[in-house]
Amino acid sequence: MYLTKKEIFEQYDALQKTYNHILSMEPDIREFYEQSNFKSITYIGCGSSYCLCQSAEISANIRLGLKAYSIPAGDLMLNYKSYKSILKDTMLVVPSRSGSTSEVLKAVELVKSESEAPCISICAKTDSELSKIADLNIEIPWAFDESVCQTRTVTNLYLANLMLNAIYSGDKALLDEMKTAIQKGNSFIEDYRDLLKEVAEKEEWSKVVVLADSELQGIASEAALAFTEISLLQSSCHHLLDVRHGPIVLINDSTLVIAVSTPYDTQYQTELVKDLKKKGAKVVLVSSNDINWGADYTLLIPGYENYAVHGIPFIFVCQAIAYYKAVAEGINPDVPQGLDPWIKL
Ligand code: F1P
Repeated sequence: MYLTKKEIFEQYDALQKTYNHILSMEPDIREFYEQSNFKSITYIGCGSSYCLCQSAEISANIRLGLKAYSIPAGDLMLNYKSYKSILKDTMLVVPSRSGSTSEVLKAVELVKSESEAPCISICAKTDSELSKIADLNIEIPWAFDESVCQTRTVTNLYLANLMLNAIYSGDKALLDEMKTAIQKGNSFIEDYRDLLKEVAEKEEWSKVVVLADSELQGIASEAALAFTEISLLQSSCHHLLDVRHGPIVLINDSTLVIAVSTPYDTQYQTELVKDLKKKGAKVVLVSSNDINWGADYTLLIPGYENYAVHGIPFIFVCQAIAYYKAVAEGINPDVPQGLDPWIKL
């Protein structure tokens, strides 16, 4: 069995461990927040990890009453001077699978060389280089993907970021919903495994557009990246209605659109599905609203009060289709040519 398949389909076991581990660290995390001086949070990462930073930034802005930023580590490393003003009194939160990506290490070192910025690392390796320069280390080795492309790891880093925000804001309801999403994960996989294989194997498409809003945007960019890395296909990611503002011109009958609906509207999004179908796209819709969306495939997920929790089942859908597509095209999903699991400069 390909490693990527194992990692995608067994991700809920790792998510359960991450959930339990972070809850067990709750007193330390709280104490760390209380003892640190910060007025904003800056999320730093590269590639997949940066995508998660984008979701975390929006979650923090919405939920914490603090300013939050996400910056690709390479960008921060090159343009440190231009970012200086927003780094004043900030706390760094750094998700990384390896904890060894050079840009990440250099960016953290730069910030720390000129400020007292407290730094939390969330890392899928123990005793990583990153852990040596961070002040609070959340280590989740069971989430480490051996394949080049991250799948299980990203869902775990997404969960970890969201749990940190829930702990900071004392949002027990959010923690409970994440717990429920994890508990329902394996049966969700069983319900939709065959359908996702069918989308990859029976339908004809050669490029992918992923659509999502708000706290799901970052993890949706990761979904698009998964199609690029695992299936070696052109992919892009946009906000739901924003896809009409330009990107739609390239949507045609060789496009697979995967959208995760927002729970706050049905009318505008149904119209959007209609327009995408008119362009010839095959549409997969992931939604908590059980209505007729007019999509080619609709996957029902449980409704959660916290929109961000929808990101957990949603990313699995994209990862599974990307995996089945790679295999259908004769691509080894574990080792995409020309890509390293992390980058050392
Ligand atoms: C960051 C990363 C991966 C990406 C690629 C290169 O790694 O950009 O997200 O898939 O293989 O490295 P990390 O800092 O999360 O270990």
